[in-house]
Amino acid sequence: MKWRCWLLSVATMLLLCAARADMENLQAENLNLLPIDEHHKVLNRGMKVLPRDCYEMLMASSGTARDGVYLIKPHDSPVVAYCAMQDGGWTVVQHITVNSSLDFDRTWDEYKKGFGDVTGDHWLGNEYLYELTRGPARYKLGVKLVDRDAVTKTGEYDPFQVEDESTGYRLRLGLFQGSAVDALTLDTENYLHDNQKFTTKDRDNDNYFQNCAKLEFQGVPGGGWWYDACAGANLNRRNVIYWQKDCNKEKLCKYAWMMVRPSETVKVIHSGHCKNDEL
Ligand SMILES: [Ca+2]
Repeated sequence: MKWRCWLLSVATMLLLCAARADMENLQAENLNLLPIDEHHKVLNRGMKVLPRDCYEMLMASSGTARDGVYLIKPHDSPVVAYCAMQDGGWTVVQHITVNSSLDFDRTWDEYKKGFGDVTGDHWLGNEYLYELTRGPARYKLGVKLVDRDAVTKTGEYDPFQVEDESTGYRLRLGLFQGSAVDALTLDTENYLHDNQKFTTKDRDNDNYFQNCAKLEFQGVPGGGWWYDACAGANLNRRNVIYWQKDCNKEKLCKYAWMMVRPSETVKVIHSGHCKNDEL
C-alpha cells in the first residue's frame, strides 16, 4: 500500500513538473489574452520557427491547420492569436459579441497591447496591427458581421495598413468589396474613417470638439476607434455593433470580426472535370 502511494505521488509530481515545463515553454508577449487554463489550446506550441501570421501557418501545414489559437511572430516577439483557417488563413484581430461582458471602454495602452481573450471577444492590439500590416507583404482587412437572424455579411479592404504609434496608429484603407456596404471609406454619413488616427478615452485624436470614445449611447461609451467626428461605423461599442447600413440601432447585429491576411494570396481553384463549354 505504501509503495502504491509512493508511486502515485511520484507519478503525480512528474506529471505536474511536465505540465509546468510545458507552461513555461509558452512564451508570448500578449499571454494576458489567453487565460492559463487555456494555454493547452495553442495548436502549434513547440513549433521551432513561428509563422508570421495565420496564413503562413496555414501554408506551412499544407492547408491542414484547423481553426484555433496559434503562436505567430509578426515582428520580434511571439504573439497568441486566433486563426480562422477554414475561411482561408485569416488572423483575427477583433471579435465582439453584442452586450459582451468584456469592456471595450479602454485606455490607449490597453488598445495598444490588446485585451480580452483570443478565444472569445477581444482586441488583439494596435501595436500588433501595425506589426502585421507594416509590410513588406501587402495586407487586406476582412470584416464579418452576423445579424440577429444569423445572416452573415462580409467585406474586404485591400490594401489595409495601420501605421505606427507615432502617427496615432493611423488607418489606411484601399478598395472595398463584399456583401456588406462599405462603412469606412464612404462618407455617406459625413464620417470618413480612412486616414483617421485612433482615439481612446484618454487620447483624443478625433475631429469632434469632444472625445468620440467617451460619447455614450444608453450609458455605454464608444470605446477606441479610428473616429472622424464621430462614426459611420464602430465595431467596439459594446451595446450596438455599428456598421452604417448593415448593423445599427434598428438592425441589430450579434457578432463582428475583424481579420487580416496577405492580399496577394493565390485563390485555390478546384479543377474538376470541366466540360468544354464551361471553359
Ligand atoms: Ca475631439
